[in-house]
Amino acid sequence: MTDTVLVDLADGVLTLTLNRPDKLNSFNEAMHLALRAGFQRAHDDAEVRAVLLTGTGRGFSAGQDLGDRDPRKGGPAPDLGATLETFYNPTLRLIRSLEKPVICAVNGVAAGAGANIALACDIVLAAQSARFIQAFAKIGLVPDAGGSWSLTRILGEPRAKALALTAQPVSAQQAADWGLIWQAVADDALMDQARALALSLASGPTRGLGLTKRLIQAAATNSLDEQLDMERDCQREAGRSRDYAEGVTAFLEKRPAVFRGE
Ligand code: LHQ
Repeated sequence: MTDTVLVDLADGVLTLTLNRPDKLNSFNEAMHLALRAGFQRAHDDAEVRAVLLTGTGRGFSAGQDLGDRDPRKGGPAPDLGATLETFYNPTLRLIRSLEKPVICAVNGVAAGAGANIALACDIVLAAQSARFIQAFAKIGLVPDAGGSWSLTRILGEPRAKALALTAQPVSAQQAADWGLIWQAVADDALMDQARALALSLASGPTRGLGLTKRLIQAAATNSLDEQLDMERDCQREAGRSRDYAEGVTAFLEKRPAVFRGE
């Protein structure tokens, strides 16, 4: 059986490639479990210092595999809440709680939960030809995989509601212009740029980068006082890292720093 997620660790970058191209990388159970295992490895393996998530073929991911629950087969209505609880939500939590950078290279259409998994990543690059579609309204569902949360936080209510209620596609360029993603990139340059970014982050001061992610994610719900306290605590921890000592030493010695993620 083909691997539903290709996994490759090189130079500190764990590349996870969704791999059901004939179904636009829509999620079946095997792919859910493989993706979750990939992010769990990123948590557990100190060799991993950045993650790059992408897809094979012409799509990034079309969300849940709709063929898995064909209503024409009859039987009781499925418990989609259980699907979220069992499969999507643990993966979303692993991505957000991973204190290492997660780069997403959206190589083509990202629809439904596929779009929202991309939006949960830390830095999102998308091919110019890619589209983001909150496809849920077309099949009577609500945005999931964190989409109602991320769209509203990033875009505000007016755009979040319009996208979710109409399921209108958003081009990569529009997504970048709105700040939904980091950059739209020429199709043939996407993977080179995404890999270069992942490599550069993987050779960075991993602890400091992880703490930075923690701080930025907490800012939306913290008061300024809470955030100042948190910055103090995170800076205290970063200041005890070997990478901090190396960064300052390299600066004083006028040479490039060699960070080891320690
Ligand atoms: C697919 C899919 C797909 C299976 C394309 N499934 N085969 C959570 C909890 C539990 C359950 C429910 O869902 C969720 C979260 C969700 O993600 S709900 C949202 C699910 N996704 C969608 O509704 C998107 C469905 N797909 C589309 O609307 C289109 O395929 C898009 C707009 C993504 C791409 O359109 P095209 O570029 O025209 O490609 P296509 O439609 O021709 O698709 C290519 C093939 O991929 C095709 O198979 P075939 O054998 O005919 O070549 C599609 O059937 C298959 N495919 N999405 N989600």
